Amino acid sequence: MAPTESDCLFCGIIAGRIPADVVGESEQTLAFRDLNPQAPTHVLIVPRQHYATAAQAGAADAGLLDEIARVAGEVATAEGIADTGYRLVFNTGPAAGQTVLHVHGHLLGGRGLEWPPG
Ligand code: D5M
Repeated sequence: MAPTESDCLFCGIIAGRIPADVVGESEQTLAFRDLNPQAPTHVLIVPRQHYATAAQAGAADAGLLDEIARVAGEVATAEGIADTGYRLVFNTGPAAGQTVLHVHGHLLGGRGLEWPPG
């Protein structure tokens, strides 16, 4: 198991040191609203265990990414966007826009979403 990182923003939220608007959780994950929402629903789903990227999390514990997708589905249902559609995105690496090095799935919905993304 990778250690919790004391200087990691999302580890701070998971530990309760940093406030967040929590909208869902499971034994392995926490879901909270993004501070800078890009859609009417914009929720981050993060593992409680610290991994920097989706690739690292998947290599260490493949079931963890399944769990993030499952919790995203639960939050989408609670937000009323499960039927209209939503996007679950893992920005991976700085060139793809990852700014917080604790893996997080962005759940985006509540508006039309274009493809390809920018
Ligand atoms: O996404 C990182 C996301 O994290 C970005 O959309 C802003 C969000 N963010 C940053 N600080 C906070 C806090 N304190 N609460 C909630 N959301 C936050 P990335 O894919 O790494 O660019």
